[in-house]
Amino acid sequence: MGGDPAPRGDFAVLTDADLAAFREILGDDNVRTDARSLDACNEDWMRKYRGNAGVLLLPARTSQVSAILRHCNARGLAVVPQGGNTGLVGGGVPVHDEIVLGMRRMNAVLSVDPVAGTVVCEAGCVLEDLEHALNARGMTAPLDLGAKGRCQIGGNVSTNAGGLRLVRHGSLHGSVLGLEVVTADGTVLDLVRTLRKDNTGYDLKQLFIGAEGTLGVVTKVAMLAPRKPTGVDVAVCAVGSFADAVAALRDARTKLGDCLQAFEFFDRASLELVLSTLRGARDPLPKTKAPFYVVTETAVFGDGSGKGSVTHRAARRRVRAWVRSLRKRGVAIDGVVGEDAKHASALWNLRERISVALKHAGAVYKYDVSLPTERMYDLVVETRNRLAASTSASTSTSTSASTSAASTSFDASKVSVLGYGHLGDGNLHLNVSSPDGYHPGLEAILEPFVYQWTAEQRGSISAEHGVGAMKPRELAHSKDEASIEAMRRVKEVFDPRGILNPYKVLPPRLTEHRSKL
Ligand code: FAD
Ligand code: 2HG
Ligand code: ZN
Repeated sequence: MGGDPAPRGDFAVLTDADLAAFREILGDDNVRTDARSLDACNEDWMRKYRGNAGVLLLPARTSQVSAILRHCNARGLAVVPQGGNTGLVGGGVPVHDEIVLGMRRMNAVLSVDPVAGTVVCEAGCVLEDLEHALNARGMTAPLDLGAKGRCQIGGNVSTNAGGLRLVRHGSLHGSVLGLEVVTADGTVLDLVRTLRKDNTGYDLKQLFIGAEGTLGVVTKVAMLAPRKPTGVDVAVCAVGSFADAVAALRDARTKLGDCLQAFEFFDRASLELVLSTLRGARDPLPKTKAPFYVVTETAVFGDGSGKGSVTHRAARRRVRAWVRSLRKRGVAIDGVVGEDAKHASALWNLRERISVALKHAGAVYKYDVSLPTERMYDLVVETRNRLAASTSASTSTSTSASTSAASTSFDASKVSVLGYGHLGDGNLHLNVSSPDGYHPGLEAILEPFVYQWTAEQRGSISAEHGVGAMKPRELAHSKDEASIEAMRRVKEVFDPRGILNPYKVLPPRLTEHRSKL
């Protein structure tokens, strides 16, 4: 799990006087110290990371966020901004006793402009709620992810979440037009703009996109809200090899072109897990036991009456024809196109809910990497080989890869390695499921191997989930020391006392390391 947690920094300890100051700012109800509130905000979605915050603060306005941070900065109290707490790298929960700043009360959609195709909302707006508000105006959010029912737009911006439709909408670095951010000393940066063009010096908002709460608290977001399609089609194709999955992607880019919204893949192990774990999940192509599956989503706009536009029926015919042509040319073994919205959503769920199935199965080691598309699945194969080699090197089914056998042995026969992800973006989700729990021995087989292998391909050790508490010490696999040092200097500009989300993203300086030894 990324080794031992970083030692507690030299931050102040929360006192009754601090709680009284917070109550003054927020009112009694929004300063939570009860066990239920603290349990929920101290533990992450995977139940892998757990902190020990003594208070959860729930502001409703930017001015309150500003007053809280002013107080914390003056006192030297550490703070973790928390959105929907669906992050997968332990970034949104405390490592030690940091104060949790929950954004859920700041959830208003402030303005929607259907002509410009823009929306402004508060950071605590749940992505699915925003989607519904936009759908009512014929618009859609520029991102979609499996956690949409819980994650917040401020969390999405702060992690630079990618998700399922990046193929169509691009990254949030392009879709976000403006932000309001409160920096560590309580300063409010009003960078909220809905302009498409604004070349007035440094584009400061970009620094906060993907900063994971280490530079400031995002309080408002302005972003593009594209037109909602009048119809979508989902197809699942079974393919005989990963190379065929890549060939199907290449083909889709030319044949489905502008309509393509998503191009995802999963392997057989992922499908088996979903089928055995999630109620109602059905094999999309029960006659074929393929090693890989690709999922496409295509969109149609308009009602077919305008020049060059097609009806949804015609668009679906086009997708069916594409699937048929893949089969005819031997790229796909079989394929199915969703017959209606219910069928389409059942097909999507097979891909979208793999993480939920993994959570049901027990402990899981997650790696979220960017790699050259053709080589993406090699990492899954290499990981399986490595696991098998260490298992056969062991005398029994229990294996130990580290010094203390008693604490590191695990039953390798229960461990499974899954590969799935956003094929259209070159983003692999390598997941190693260990139903019996986390084991240092298993971790030693996986790390630093996965990071080193990724670095050798000049990939990224975090494609979309971020660095959080999991990977600060691995950052050097994806960034050189000069770049990491530049990041530290940026941190010092916005948060000189280092109170915002300490222990996350940035690795400690070597000198800091040494002084602690
Ligand atoms: P949190 O988990 O609460 O926080 C995440 C980070 O952002 C933390 O560092 C936190 O401190 C910071 N933060 C949160 N809010 C603010 C704020 N207002 N200001 C400053 N910092 C803030 N991720 C993807 O990229 N693509 C996917 O397809 C995807 N699918 C997922 C599917 C499931 C089932 C789950 C559980 C997770 C998935 N994720 C995915 C990961 C996660 O949902 C995203 O990282 C999401 O953007 C996190 O949003 P959140 O509101 O839950 O943030
Ligand atoms: C997805 O694409 C998410 O489903 C989660 O990014 C991936 O759980 C994971 O590893
Ligand atoms: Zn993903």
